[in-house]
Amino acid sequence: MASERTLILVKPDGVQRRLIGTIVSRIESKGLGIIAMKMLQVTPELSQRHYAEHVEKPFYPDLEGFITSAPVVAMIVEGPEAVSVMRTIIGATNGREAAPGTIRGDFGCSRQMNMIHGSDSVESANREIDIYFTADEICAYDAVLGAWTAASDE
Ligand code: D4T
Repeated sequence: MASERTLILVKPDGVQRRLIGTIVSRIESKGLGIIAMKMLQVTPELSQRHYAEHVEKPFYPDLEGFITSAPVVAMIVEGPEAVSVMRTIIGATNGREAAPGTIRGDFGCSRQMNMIHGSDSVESANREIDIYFTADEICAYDAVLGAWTAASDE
């Protein structure tokens, strides 16, 4: 079972609604570890790099306005199959369709204001981690709980 890293953002609505702690708690309770974390203001330039695949889409101007409207909390989350595990606990893009028990399903009713971003593949995660973090901001450490959260042959 591959240990992966994924880029997670608590988006401006999550920060404004004081859901940072709730979201961090969901991640840690699931058994994944946070190895980098910071609050920052996304600029239009940063938004265009992050959402490069969406820049030409009709909804992009609104998306940029939203993601730059208040700070975000950026994290690198690490653990077994962290990319897909995080996508599962985050839920579908539109909070109205996201399953109960997921972060978006439990806390939101919006497609744009969906509280959290999670990378959609290992390749996207590597690209996004490079956008938000420098190497010296990453605090890789020995995850001693690993022996108690999955069997060695999983
Ligand atoms: P992110 O990338 O923010 O984790 O969201 P998703 O991976 O779940 O969804 P996405 O890439 O398709 O969309 C990125 C971002 O744009 C917003 N959005 C999306 C929007 O405002 N209007 C739209 O029509 C779509 C499709 C929501 C998430």
